[in-house]
Amino acid sequence: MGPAKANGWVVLPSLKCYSESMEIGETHRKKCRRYNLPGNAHELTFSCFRGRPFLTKDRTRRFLVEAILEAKRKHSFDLWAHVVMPEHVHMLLCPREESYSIAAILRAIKQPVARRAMIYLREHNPSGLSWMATGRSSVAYRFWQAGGGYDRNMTCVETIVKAARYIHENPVRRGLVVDPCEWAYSSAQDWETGTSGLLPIDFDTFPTT
Ligand code: NI
Repeated sequence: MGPAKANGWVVLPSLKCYSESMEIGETHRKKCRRYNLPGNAHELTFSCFRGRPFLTKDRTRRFLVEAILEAKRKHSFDLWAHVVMPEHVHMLLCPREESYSIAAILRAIKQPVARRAMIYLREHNPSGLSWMATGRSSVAYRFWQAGGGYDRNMTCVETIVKAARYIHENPVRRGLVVDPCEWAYSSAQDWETGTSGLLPIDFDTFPTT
């Protein structure tokens, strides 16, 4: 199922927010609409080691796509938006089960990419491996920056829609393209056309207002 269309254009759900009724004595604050899904939506950001552009090759991006597909099978989450930048990745996802581990999902995505990239470099371009050298004996090479990266937890529909737009606009803010859809390594075009490329977008579970 594709996203809603308006005048032939596929559009992200509109940004609507409404105030819930206030309790007496409660200070006025707007509350966002919350959707009814088991897991919270997460915007994940993870970067290459020392911010180095390890994600510029089709080969490496294919490792990433395959790792995400495998992680989806294992950990059951909906993928709503993504962008692969030269040195970092953003993903907007929502676990389908109530019990889930973002750390495990991240591991399932990052580990195979690092492993396959290093195997490839050892075989075909050993000097390229030096860009991943940590200078430490415990972990000699790193594809990804150590640590979990950045995980933003969202239950508010408006915030989720904004996060999707923000993700798609990454290459534009960087000056790599003028229109988000020109960047082949994000879900911007999927949302524009209502179809999916290598990484299927779960349009049907995306929260609407
Ligand atoms: Ni970014």
